[in-house]
Amino acid sequence: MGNITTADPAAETSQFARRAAEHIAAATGVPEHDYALTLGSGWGGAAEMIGETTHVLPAEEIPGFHLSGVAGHPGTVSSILTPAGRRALVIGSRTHFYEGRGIDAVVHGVRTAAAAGARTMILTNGCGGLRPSFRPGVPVLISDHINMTSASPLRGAHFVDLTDLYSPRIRGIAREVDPTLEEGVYLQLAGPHYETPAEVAMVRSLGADLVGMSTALEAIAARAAGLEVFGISLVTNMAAGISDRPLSHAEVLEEGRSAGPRISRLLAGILERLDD
Ligand code: 8IG
Repeated sequence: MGNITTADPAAETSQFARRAAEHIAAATGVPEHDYALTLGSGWGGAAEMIGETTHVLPAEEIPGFHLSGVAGHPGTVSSILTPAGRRALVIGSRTHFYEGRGIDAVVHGVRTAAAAGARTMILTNGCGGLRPSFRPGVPVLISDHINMTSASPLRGAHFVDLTDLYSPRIRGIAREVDPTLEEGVYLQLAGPHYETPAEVAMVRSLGADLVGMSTALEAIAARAAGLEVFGISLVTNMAAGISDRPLSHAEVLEEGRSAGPRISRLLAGILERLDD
């Protein structure tokens, strides 16, 4: 083992991301991507309207990527050419913290996006809603997060400012596209179990509006890599105990399907205006 990589775990992981980015550049012939999007539960088809999909790579062929264990995640990484001539890297294969592959695997997509040249990271997810207006099918802008995984993608004395982590600029653009959009605080738990009703009452009292199993750790890694971060949730279920309906992943997928056209138009509209 080389002594640089053993001495500096952060250098090791960014090197791994660079290899993934080189694979993507070679397989697509696209040397650099401008934006990256990670598609969460319910968002599988949401990138379709942002432009022409020119390449679709199986995730498992890209160094460090894994087939997602979650139904409804496409398991591919795609390159899309936007009408403005920009390139979007669409990561349809997220590794979740609860998969137990370690935190570097969770944020590998984000680090790969940065290594591929992206300046903007768009993180999407499906989540439980904690406010009465956050009903299934409603997209919500993430204004801030609470990381309750007890973990960080950063190691060593790497102090990163997370004030305005979720870009006020891009949230403003999103509200120009859809003025009815509301904002909320997203709380990430480790999962994979959903919460008990008592835990839902707890996280509400902590200030959360949305609860899920992704995004916060990736947002931290994205900020640390210098990316502008935008987060958007699709509420796919009321969090446990808020409605008396039992929670199921089938419900999550169904809400994604019915919200599909709206969230797809929304992402396309945001990307169109990002460079203004
Ligand atoms: I989709 O209600 C989805 N993901 N923790 N709680 C948590 N994660 C989720 C939920 C939910 N819905």
